[in-house]
Amino acid sequence: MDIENVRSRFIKHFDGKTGSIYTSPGRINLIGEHTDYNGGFVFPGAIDKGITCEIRPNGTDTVMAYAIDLKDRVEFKVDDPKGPKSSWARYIYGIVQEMRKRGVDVKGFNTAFSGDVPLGAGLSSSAALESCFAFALNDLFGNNKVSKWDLVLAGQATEHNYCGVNCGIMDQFASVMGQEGKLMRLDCRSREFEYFPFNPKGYKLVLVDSVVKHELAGSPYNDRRKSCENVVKHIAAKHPESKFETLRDCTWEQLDEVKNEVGQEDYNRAKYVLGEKDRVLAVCDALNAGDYETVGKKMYETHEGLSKDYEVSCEEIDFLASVAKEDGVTGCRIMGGGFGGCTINLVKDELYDKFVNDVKAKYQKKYGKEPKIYNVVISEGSHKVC
Ligand code: GAF
Repeated sequence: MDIENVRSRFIKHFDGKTGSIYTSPGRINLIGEHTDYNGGFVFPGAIDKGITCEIRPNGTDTVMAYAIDLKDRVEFKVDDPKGPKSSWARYIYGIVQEMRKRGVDVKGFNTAFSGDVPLGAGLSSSAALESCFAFALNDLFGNNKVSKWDLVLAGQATEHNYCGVNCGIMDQFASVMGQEGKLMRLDCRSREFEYFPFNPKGYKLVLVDSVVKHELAGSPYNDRRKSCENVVKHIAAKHPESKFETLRDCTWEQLDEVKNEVGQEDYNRAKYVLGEKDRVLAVCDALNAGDYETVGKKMYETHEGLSKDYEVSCEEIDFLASVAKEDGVTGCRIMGGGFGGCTINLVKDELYDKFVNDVKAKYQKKYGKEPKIYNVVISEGSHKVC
């Protein structure tokens, strides 16, 4: 978080005055992928990389926003029915609208923001941006009357209503609710969650970025969700006596009953989701017992499912996972929405140097580019800096 940079740009690009500074993190997710919109469990944590904004009400009804890293400036009226075109500004515009819907009387403001969440790496830079502005507007214009959960939902609604991504709640949840040193197990159906201190002695969590840019807008992400909903619809039609909202409500037997109707592809998607629900629970037990070998084994199983059944991996990421396996890394899988981005690896301390050297050299040799390595620290969620 480079506060000095944000402050100096804010002063330079507006009227020389300072405002309030807020920050929100990106996230990792240990296990529980594509389960959030299926009512299942996720296991994310906020990281020490995020979006930081400086913001000050300007006494008008116009938002003037400057994206420091892109050197791009956009203006829009708070009640503009359409909003700006550029993708980064649509997140801010969407949050303004969603906070207004939640009773916050948002007026015009000046803002400059910057981030150190790598873009397109599957670390939720967009959720960090949404959460940062949701938190800031709630503080500046709403006297913090909107609950943290509603800030999460405002971020998710921004993706749905203004950015074309029909995402679940994991990313915004992790960004808003994160706590230092703790992962969170969230039940996305009941919204109950628990903090899990995460300090795996003798292991490091390492992200390997394939530098294949992942972008959910316009990707088959929404199609995956549709496949899951289609399976639920067929199961519900067979069992009118019960209520089925998401795949979380469905059993393996019920899934098998509709196998021929829904077709192999949708069946495979649902099969992955049901398996992932079981895996997250197994990982919770393993973490409680300090059994990181089982955690790692489940991570590899998740990768297999995401690659073969859910089909959200790509050749480069599969290669990164195969290098991890060859090197004896405890656990590895593609992380986040997929279609590029990072693998998350649970690596024994003594293997770390060898693995990092190997993965860089082998990836470079095969794809002619070096993967990026991020050692993340589990950190605090959205907050005011000053
Ligand atoms: C993306 C989405 F935004 C999340 O809601 C979640 O579905 C994730 O992909 C996959 O687990 O990050």
